[in-house]
Amino acid sequence: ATTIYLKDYQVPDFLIDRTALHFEIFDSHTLVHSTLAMRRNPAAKNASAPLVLDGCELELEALSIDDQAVTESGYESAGESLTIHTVPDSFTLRCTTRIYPQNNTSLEGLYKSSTMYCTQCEAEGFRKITYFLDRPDVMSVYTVTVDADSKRCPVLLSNGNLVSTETLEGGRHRAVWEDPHKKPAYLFALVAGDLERVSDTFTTMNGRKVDLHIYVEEKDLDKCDHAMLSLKNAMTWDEEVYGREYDLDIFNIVAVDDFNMGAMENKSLNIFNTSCVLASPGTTTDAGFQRVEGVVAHEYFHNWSGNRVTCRDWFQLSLKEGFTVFRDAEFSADMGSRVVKRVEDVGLLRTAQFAEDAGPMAHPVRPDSYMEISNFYTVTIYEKGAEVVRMIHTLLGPELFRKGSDLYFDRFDGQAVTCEDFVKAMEDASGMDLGQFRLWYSQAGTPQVDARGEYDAEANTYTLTFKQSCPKTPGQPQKEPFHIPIAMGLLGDAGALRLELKGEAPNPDTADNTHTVLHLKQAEQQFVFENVPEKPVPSLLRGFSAPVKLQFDYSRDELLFLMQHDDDGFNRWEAAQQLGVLALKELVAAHQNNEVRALDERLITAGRNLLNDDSLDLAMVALMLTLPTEAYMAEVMQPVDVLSIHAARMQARLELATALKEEFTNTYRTLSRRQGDYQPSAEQIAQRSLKNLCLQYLMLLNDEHSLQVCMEQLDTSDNMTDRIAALVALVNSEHEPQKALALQKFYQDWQHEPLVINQWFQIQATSHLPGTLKRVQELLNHPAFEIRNPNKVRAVIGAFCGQNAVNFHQTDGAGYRFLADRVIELNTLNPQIASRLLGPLSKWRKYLPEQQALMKAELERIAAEPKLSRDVFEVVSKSLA
Ligand code: B3K
Ligand code: ZN
Repeated sequence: ATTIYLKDYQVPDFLIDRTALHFEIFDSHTLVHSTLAMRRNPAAKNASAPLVLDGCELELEALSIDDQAVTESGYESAGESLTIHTVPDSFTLRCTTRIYPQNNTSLEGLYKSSTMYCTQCEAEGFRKITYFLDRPDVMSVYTVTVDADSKRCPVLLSNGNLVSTETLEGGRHRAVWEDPHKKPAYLFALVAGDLERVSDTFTTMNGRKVDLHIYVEEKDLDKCDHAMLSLKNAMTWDEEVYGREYDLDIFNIVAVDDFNMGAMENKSLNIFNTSCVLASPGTTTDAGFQRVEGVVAHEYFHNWSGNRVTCRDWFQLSLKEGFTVFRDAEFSADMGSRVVKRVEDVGLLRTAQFAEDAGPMAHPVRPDSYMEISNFYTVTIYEKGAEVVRMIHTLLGPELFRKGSDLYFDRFDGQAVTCEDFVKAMEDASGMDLGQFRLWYSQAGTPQVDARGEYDAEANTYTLTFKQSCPKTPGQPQKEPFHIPIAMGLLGDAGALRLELKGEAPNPDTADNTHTVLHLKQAEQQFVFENVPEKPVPSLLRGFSAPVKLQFDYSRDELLFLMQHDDDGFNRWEAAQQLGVLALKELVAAHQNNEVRALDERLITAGRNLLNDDSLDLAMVALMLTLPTEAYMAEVMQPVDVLSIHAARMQARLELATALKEEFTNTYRTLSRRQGDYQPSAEQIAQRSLKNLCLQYLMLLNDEHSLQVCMEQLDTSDNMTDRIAALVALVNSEHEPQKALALQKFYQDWQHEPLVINQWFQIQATSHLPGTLKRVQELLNHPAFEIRNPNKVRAVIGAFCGQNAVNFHQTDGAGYRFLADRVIELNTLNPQIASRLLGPLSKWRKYLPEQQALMKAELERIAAEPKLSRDVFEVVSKSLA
């Protein structure tokens, strides 16, 4: 496979001003007639370059230029391109391709999902539909005509406005859509099928009335309200926070069962995985409701950050994704609980993204090269990209950041641009020098920041010394220091201390001056605070102000102090986490040495205080009572001893459950009484999260009373959050007969709800008990399992390999073998999904030597397969390099 480099970027040789597509959808095949108004790009390097079109797995039926057929000697087709040697400077290209959506299992291009036809073109799927310049800097206006059977496909949709409909002969009909906004091919979409819709309207800030429709299968009509509400909230929020208004009279969302990702932001025709749009209290958990809200908003926000202003090339992917994730995270924070949202996002970043940054696929937020762009829809591009935008927001402050985003949208509306253009707009609007800051886009790896503090009681000064470094990553042996914003404060016995930074005028913006942002720019740098009346405890990296690993040698009592007194909610949680890390590390070491050691009493006392204090936010209590996850422990202890980490965490949880049984029981009882109907509100979600955490702890006690409580919750709950929580607790317990019966009954009750059955699959695949691999293998043969449906693959295979460390890493290597077999199977069916599943194997170098050897052997077995897709080849070859 060939590698594509950012440094080789060249402007396109040709432009496409207008694109007219005519789809004729038949049961056996689809014909695509395309008419392209093309001309040479005046900015092209080579004024006589041949026309090279992208096309993949297409049957070409007709090809003409200015109505002159291009004969076989006039073009050459090889690999994924078609070259026409001589063309005029300006011309009309027509071509007809024949494609087979019903055989398209890659779910890229035009494909069939149960009875409906739909498209997924980002990043390079359009070339599976017709020959085109399939690159985001070629933008065109589209007219799309769709013909299909009236009965089987009563609904025909594409981007933009519906301009006409027509009844055709032979029981067929036609719809014509026109999108007035120029767009790259990756934002093209088409849907044809038997769908019903839920409708609403939204009036924009300038009085434009927009029709909103959500298209679903008839049986799901009752699960659209939350998505519709989220969409309207997102539209309002983008007007209020970014001044961005919607720009067409119609906005459509379509729900599809078979979808590789969460959703897709096609211009005015967003296509969604059913899992990210459908929600109802009976079938959807709180987390599911929040995912719908977040993804609906994310795709809507792309209308500006992605569609109106798009990417010049795919190396700039984070330009739209990082920015849009930052936007959706802030939206969700405003809709629900800001601290909880931040804790969840940082949890993902510090496990998945930090691991990616430390593994063979590590890449900068703006990569320098790739083999297969689909492999770069990563937590680095999305989540770290969002952190980079967040840091700009922190450095500039909200007003200047808004000035910068206004300038960015004004300056580049209708254009395909780069990350550099974004940063430059932020710089121009704010006057801040972001020169060194740009390294966040070009350097991969997670910076390590070591900090220490020294109090001088004579001089009343407190000196913070920071040292930063960044480990090497593939292709980047050495790194320059980053510009790291460190949000911080100092805490004294009586509360937050006023900050007087030596050499800096006091900041007039903050009245109380107890919070500031330090600019760490050098490899080693000191900050001296003056007039500090007592030895403070520093609160550093508040709100996780930079995606770094911060090390500060807090004593355990200092951590307890921060847990109670920090003004920053995120850092109160972080102090609890760090205390948990210290305690768990101790237990891991004991386990490795076959010693018996008790959990640090401080955790038990802290837990008791949290449960007994009614003044606290329930969500915070739940978060602070959750020990660091195994995934996070794996990040802070290398090599990773999966089994010892699991054993240590289980022991700690059991000790907490035993010591705090009474508190957990009382809290559970109090929180079980809910007022009113189920609502996915922050307040109720907080209640349920703490209640269900109590249930989980109680179920560890393995006693009759807890079992009874759990069974009652399972049988009598009116919502899926509580049912799933009870089922998870039961499945991970040793109550064998009850467990089997409950799983059976749950299946019977919900077998007609695929999204609920996915949860049922996932709960079984993530059980930490022995024998899970065998159960997972049985589930692959379950009638409800389908290897071609990505949600099912993720629920069973993805969940087992990615969220069940103790079983995936079982010592005989059977988990690794299982994954390799599935990757080989999916490699031909759906390369994107196959490649994504490989994640856990690719990080083999983190584990103990015996495990490394077994994992590597499986990667080598995959590498030896004769026909590897580009997707799988890239991950396997880089993992073994
Ligand atoms: N932009 C799409 C991702 C498409 C992935 C293609 N392999 C979803 C999103 O980020 O909104
Ligand atoms: Zn996105």
